[in-house]
Amino acid sequence: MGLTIAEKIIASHLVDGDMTKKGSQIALRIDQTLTQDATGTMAYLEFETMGIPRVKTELSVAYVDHNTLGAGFENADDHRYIRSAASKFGVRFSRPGNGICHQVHLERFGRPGATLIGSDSHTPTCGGLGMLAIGAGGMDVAVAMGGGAYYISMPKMYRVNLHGKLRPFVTAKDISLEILRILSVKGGVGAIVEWGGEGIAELSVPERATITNMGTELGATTSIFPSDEVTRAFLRAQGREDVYVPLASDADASYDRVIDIDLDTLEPLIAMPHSPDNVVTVKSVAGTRVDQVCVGSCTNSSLYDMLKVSALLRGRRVADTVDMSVSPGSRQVLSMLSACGALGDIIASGARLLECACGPCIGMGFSPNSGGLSLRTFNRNFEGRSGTRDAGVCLVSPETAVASAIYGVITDPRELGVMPKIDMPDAFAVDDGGVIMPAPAGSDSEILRGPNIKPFPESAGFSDSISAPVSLVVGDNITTDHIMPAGAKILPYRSNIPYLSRFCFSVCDEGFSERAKSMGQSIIIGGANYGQGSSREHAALVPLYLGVRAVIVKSFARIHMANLINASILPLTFADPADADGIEIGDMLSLNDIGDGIKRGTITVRNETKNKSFDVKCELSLRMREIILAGGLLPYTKKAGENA
Ligand code: MIC
Ligand code: SF4
Repeated sequence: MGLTIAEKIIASHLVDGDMTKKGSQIALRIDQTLTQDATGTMAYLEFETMGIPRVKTELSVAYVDHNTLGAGFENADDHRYIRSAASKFGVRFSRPGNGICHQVHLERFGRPGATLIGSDSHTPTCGGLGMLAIGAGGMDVAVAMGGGAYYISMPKMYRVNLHGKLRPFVTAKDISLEILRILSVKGGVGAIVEWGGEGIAELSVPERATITNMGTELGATTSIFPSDEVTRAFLRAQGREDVYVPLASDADASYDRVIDIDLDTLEPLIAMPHSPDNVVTVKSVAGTRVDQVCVGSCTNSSLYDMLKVSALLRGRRVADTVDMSVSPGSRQVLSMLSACGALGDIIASGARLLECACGPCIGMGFSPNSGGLSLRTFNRNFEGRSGTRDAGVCLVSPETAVASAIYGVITDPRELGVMPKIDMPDAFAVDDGGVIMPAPAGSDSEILRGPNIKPFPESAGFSDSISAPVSLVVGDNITTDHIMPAGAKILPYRSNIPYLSRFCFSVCDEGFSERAKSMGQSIIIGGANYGQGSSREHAALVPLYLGVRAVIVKSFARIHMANLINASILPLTFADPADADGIEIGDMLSLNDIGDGIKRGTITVRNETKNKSFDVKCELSLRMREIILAGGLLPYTKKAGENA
């Protein structure tokens, strides 16, 4: 039987496991890694503790794109730490201002057929050029930098066929929203989504990257496009045609699910607050007042996106009641916009130009007014993520964003008349001056630390029984933005777990942090798809610091479950989801014979307060069990190194 694109890359990178057994653990050799600053400080601290002098990958890049406000010494200190650690360990450093990690990696480093893991959940963006690109926790990236394999469950294979041709004002973003409407934020869990069909021929690499970027919101392991003549043309325009290899699935490849999307009838779509799968047509909510519009983020900040925005804004003005921001995705995009004059049209419209960084997407400035509605070309609209707790965020295409900014209400972009023709250049302006090369191996370079960098929490170690109260009960689809919020006030403390811990779960329960601390040890109860969203391992390290020993839920999101295991917090799922009913904060739960239980895959939990027992599943691979028994991934890796 033939292979899918992802299966071909897996086969050529498999170092352990059986890829014919879906759901079983497989280990992959990793060619490239990326980190960003909000997760990178931890990743390099972890790499340091591994005691490996230089990274062993073909290429590793440390980006600074999340924390760029610099409202105190913290960000600057973290950037300096990352720059110095990158230099010492053989990692390229993409300095602040050079752009958003995923956009820059797509432009300058990604290559078809290779593997990439990144400490950011939107790493699948590079799937737009036929790369197997997966988001991971910082510790997993640290291990991969040290030459270790990356472990995942062998995913199911989904195929989405695009038929026909997009109509004017309907875009790649609308395709992303349509698949979210069909599959929901849980629909891609455990799967890789391969895109194909005759409709992809018309999509450029940055448009494909919009789609693979938002595949993260499906919960998918990753998403991937073939590498074809469109890919070759993009790489040629970036001066990198030498890395092109063609890559396609075999005609007899088999898929666990096939979905067809008809581009001819697709409409402009919008995800309403507070979930990326809350998708309706723009037409159906047209006329709703808009306070703010933001264009940018790793989803929609390519040169093509920006040229469309500038062409639509040309000769028009942003409505008086709307604040509009534009953040180009990279220095390459910004300099080309400026060179061709398109930037002038954006400025003349009254839109505010922000730097080439994540910015408003992660609540780093540009938070909406209270109770406001913000239309964004981004990928996430979780509650509170914008920095304004009672604001709503809608996710839209750049076209819908511009139309709504001009009219001050949600507007179907087709109201703008005729879509101007966008001429893409044959060659991009290549200048890698924003990427600093590491010091030569063996040179005496020093790592520079500031006072904001605190040691990460010690694992509690493994214990065969836990008796602890419940510190929190939450429902379905809890995101890592609930568990460990970001934003301008908190993000500068990503390397200071004790300080961060004050904000844990503050979006849904302000008393959690104090309560968990006073309980000493505790257990969290949750619903389905617990931990969706970001790859931030802080969503595991902070609960670890607060004494959380186990999390019992209906189901987990992939990266968060791996982060819990790496932090040695037990990830457990209810054998019968109905057992979640009736558990309350303060209930005392006892788990005994945990070591045997995790071998069997089942543990019995006794609710002493309610005088009831129920079973939880603990379905862990041998390696995961060993990580838990060792007290986390770092002690496990050290031990493995000692035994090697
Ligand atoms: C996000 O979009 O939520 C982030 C910020 O990029 C995160 C990483 C982080 O929390 O630092 C992600 O997606 O992994
Ligand atoms: Fe940055 Fe937003 Fe992309 Fe996360 S989703 S990497 S915060 S632009």
